[in-house]
Amino acid sequence: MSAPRFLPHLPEETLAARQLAGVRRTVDQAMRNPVYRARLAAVGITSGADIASLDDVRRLPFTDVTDLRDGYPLPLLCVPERDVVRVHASSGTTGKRKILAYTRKDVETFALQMARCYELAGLTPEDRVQVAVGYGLWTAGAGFQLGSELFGALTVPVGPGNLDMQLQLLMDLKVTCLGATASMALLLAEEVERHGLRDRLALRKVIFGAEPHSLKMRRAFTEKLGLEAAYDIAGMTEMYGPGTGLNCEVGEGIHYWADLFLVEIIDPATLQPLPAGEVGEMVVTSLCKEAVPLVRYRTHDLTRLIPEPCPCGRAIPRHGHIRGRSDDMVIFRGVNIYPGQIADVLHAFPEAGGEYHIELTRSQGLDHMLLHVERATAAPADLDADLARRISDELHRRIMARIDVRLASPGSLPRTFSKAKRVTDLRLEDGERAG
Ligand code: DLL
Repeated sequence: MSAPRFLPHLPEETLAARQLAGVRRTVDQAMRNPVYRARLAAVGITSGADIASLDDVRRLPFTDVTDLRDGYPLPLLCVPERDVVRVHASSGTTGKRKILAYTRKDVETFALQMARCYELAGLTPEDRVQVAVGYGLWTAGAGFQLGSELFGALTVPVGPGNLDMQLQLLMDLKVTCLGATASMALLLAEEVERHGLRDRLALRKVIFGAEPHSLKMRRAFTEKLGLEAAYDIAGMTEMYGPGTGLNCEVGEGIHYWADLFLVEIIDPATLQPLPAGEVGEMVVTSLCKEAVPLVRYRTHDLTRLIPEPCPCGRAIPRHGHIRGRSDDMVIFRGVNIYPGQIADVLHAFPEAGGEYHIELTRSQGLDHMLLHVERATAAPADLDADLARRISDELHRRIMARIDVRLASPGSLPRTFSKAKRVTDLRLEDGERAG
């Protein structure tokens, strides 16, 4: 393996010192914004020098998406507007649009974090990357493209959808790596299978992300596309966009760039830090963002830190795959349920496919949950009733909720080019909405 060009080497001793310097820089940067300044002053912090050690990060106030939305259109800006060279926006997975600003250096760091992902995925400048995520206000297309160009791969900026054009370009340009959401990768893989095109592709790798995936979903597109490997890429608009980390070829979880942001895992109910290895909400503090630095920003993403060194031998810390968001939780008859728990139960049923959709309704004051599940391609439809009953029983046993299950034909549940929506909650559609 050749020497890394972009990947950091982050042994613990040097990392802690760099992180402390980064937190101090971020606090100083944040002091330039009146909202941040007031929030920091309220906890007795007036400059980065007040942070004596990494433990002092816990003295900093939490920030949340509302802090970004309240300052629309350029919230928490910490540089003069003339230094802003770009904005991106995200509707977020829940709620309304937030706009994030970037200085020239921020755009460079964005490119660097993505270039690191390509390097970790084992690409070389000989590779050809087709970008099948959204361009425009969303960060995804810009990020995959910036990073690929910095890395030196040939970049094919197709954007999402347009399956015919995707397939044509994959074949004509002998594309070796696809960047997509997990949903788009699946959609394309099903199209490749339908047309029997697998052997005409040079595709070896898919870098997929932007939404939680199940192992079944990942296996489905890996097999249908005949891939060598698929890599889960994390990211969010607030931390530039895609590319905050990626899984390596051997280990579990996601190597993340601990020189660019600090990760804490907290209990979302008590806001207290959790012991290393426990699943909770990820909170990030950026270490070198200029335009909109993040101070203990609550991502609402559920994951854990993986304290053990990775078998790949790289000195780059890891967090777990993102299993969902604390705000994705549905409360059904008093039970808290995350869509990821449903995916986990389905995983144990080889007769079930990876795609599912949850529908919540209310009649006569009682909540009902209907789970639509695709049958696996090889499973016979005449056993649907038995399979539905067994899945429902297992859900009851594992989640303590009575959920009706309805099997659907493979490929029949709605597909999307971007992020899948797994839950439709119709409970408040019948005049019961408060206020
Ligand atoms: O989704 C950035 C991105 C684009 C990442 C393409 C990867 C690939 P946002 O639209 O701001 O940014 O959404 C961020 O998406 O807080 C997570 O909840 C979720 N998310 C992103 N990547 C993953 C992933 C982009 N690999 C929000 N697994 C985050 C699970 C993910 N969830």
